[in-house]
Amino acid sequence: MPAERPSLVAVLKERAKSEGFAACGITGTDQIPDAGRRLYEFLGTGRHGDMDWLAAHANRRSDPRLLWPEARTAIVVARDYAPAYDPLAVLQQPLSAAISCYADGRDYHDTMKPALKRLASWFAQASGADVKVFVDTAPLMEKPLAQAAGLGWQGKHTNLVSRQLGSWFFLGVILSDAELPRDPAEIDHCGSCQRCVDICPTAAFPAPFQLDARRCIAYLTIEHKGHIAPEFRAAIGNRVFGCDDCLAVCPWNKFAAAARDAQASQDNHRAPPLAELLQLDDAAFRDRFRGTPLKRTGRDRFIRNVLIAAGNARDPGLLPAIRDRLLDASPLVRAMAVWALARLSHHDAVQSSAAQCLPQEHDSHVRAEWAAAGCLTTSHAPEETS
Ligand code: B12
Ligand code: SF4
Ligand code: SF4
Repeated sequence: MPAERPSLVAVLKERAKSEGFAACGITGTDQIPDAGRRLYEFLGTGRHGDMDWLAAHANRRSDPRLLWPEARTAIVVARDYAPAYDPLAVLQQPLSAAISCYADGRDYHDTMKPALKRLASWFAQASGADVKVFVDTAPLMEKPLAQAAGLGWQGKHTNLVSRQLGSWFFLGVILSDAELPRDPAEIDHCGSCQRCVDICPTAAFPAPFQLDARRCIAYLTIEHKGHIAPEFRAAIGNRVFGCDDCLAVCPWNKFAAAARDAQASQDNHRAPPLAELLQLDDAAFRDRFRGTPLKRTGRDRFIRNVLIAAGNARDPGLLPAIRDRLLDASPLVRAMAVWALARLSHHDAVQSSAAQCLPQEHDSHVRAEWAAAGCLTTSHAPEETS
């Protein structure tokens, strides 16, 4: 090992700090021997749902050396986003939308990547080594790498927990062909606690340390492109984008400082009224959520989620805005408008809306929602298109 390597690492960690990263650790790309097997178990049991992109490059994702054969070292950084407010308080305000606090402010991909790239290019220049930068989107298992690099441990909610930062931080990785001194891996500090497993509204943990993403509200509201199954709708409550419950209850959060990143603490879309969100058309959605993580769902999936929250709010004041969505161009939206209408209206009122909408409804999912609301009759059936 060349004599100057430890000081290069010390400077690297200082630089990471000055780029705004709360922690930086180093591990070898050969240090996550169980991760690949567990990924295949996760995929094999279908727990990724319709996140085909997770399965698409499973081979490369299972081992960083298959992603880049020359990679020897992973430099892993953490970006703190601890909220300065109680992220669960909004769950007591059913007429407001609960948006996960990670989405508060600008998209972390956009804010982290430039800082990570600067760090990586400094390191490449200082060491003469080759580097590649990853934030979330590449086929790389960031959490096991982060645990091996000593940044924290994968808690029973499967995310990384740190004794200093609690559960609130993003991860970013630089792979390099350099050989560097490694940090010791972190060990599990969950002990007998299982608050995160117990709080989950949709019972998404088949066992501690394992997540069935198909049941997770973060998956259902952000990643899932189709209709949300009836069994999850009540449990979703007013969560319209992501979920913070399992992270928020972790006792290690008492050590987490409120995020210092001013960009991450913008107040611009926290707890907006459902009635206001229900009015968003495509242009207004894009305008409102440009540059934020919310843009990922697109307008139709987002309004689908807002309608579920509206159905759960049980406030008839939302009915006009819900009725406006019954003839929306998107079947995802129309289906959940029917469901929300049925939750908030008397049967007669639902029947009268059905009489207007069903004759022109050709989508089988939307028709199934009308049927579930007790409305589908043959006299309402649209003519079959041949
Ligand atoms: C796919 C994905 C999702 C999916 C699936 C989540 C999951 N747990 O797999 C969904 C959409 C549900 C999701 C949700 C969220 N995500 Co996400 N997601 C990812 C992504 C892109 C890949 C994760 C992955 O590889 N999953 C596949 C499974 C197999 O991997 P795994 O979770 O590591 O599984 C391990 C355990 O199950 C464990 N295990 C299995 N059995 C056993 C048994 C024992 C005994 C033990 C000890 C361990 C163990 O081993 C597996 C391998 O390490 C990563 C970014 C990345 N590239 O890594 C971000 C990432 C994990 N997400 C992140 C965040 C912030 C979230 C949310 C908090 C967002 C929100 N508030 O809505 C939620 C949290 C939900 C949760 N409880 O996990 C952060 C987490 C940061 C951190 N501190 O850990 C990441 C790292 C993004 C980033 N760059 O910062 N996410
Ligand atoms: S994010 Fe919410 S739904 Fe998903 S596992 Fe955690 S508590 Fe359960
Ligand atoms: S809530 Fe408890 S079990 Fe869950 S990650 Fe935190 S310490 Fe571990």
